[in-house]
Amino acid sequence: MILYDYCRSSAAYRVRIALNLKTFSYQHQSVNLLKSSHTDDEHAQRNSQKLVPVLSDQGVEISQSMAICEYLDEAYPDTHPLVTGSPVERAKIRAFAQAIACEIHPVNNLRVLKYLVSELNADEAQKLAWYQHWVNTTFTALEAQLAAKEQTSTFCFGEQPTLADVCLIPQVFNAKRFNVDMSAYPLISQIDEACQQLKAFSDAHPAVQPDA
Ligand SMILES: N[C@@H](CCC(=O)N[C@@H](CS)C(=O)NCC(=O)O)C(=O)O
Repeated sequence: MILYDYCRSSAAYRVRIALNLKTFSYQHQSVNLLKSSHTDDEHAQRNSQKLVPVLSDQGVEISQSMAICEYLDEAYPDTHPLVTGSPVERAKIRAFAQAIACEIHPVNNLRVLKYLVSELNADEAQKLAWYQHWVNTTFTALEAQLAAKEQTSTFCFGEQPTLADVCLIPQVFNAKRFNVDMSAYPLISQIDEACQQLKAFSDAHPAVQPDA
């Protein structure tokens, strides 16, 4: 497998965690977002959306991190399933993961932040306020969901990391990068700490990627 990624891409970070949980080795191919390499023709051939990540498996290229994670689960169901349990439990895991992937990430993506500054004349303070607002909106809801659970657990859903943790941890990394006050989210912070103890997560951290 080849993963076209960038160290600080949180969508690629999800896929790195998923691949590590499934104990797959893969080749990294850096697509440097800061040098706009994702807009080159070469990357556009792989993903016409000009975004990372893209996973190449057996010569087939797949984009969209959530689709990649689902693909990995469906194609390789025997190693660490990312969505587990009854239909209701699976729906809960997906809902948690999608709250991050569909509600926070799209409005805080690099191109959105660039647009705010270059087209709408937002200054750095306004850009930061925007970023923090959308993280806080969804993290408040997710923290409440975790607090309302009947049984406490090490990870978002139970004693094994699932797709919910795969999405949460990269978003926590970004929240810290943008100075979100994480003291408001003690349960999310505990889960982050538990995940960081696992090699699958620590090996996926942006700071230890070949292109860091
Ligand atoms: N929904 C997509 C989002 C992919 C995405 O937006 N990736 C970001 C990095 S995290 C990117 O390539 N950004 C480039 C840009 O915003 O110009 C996914 O989950 O894969």
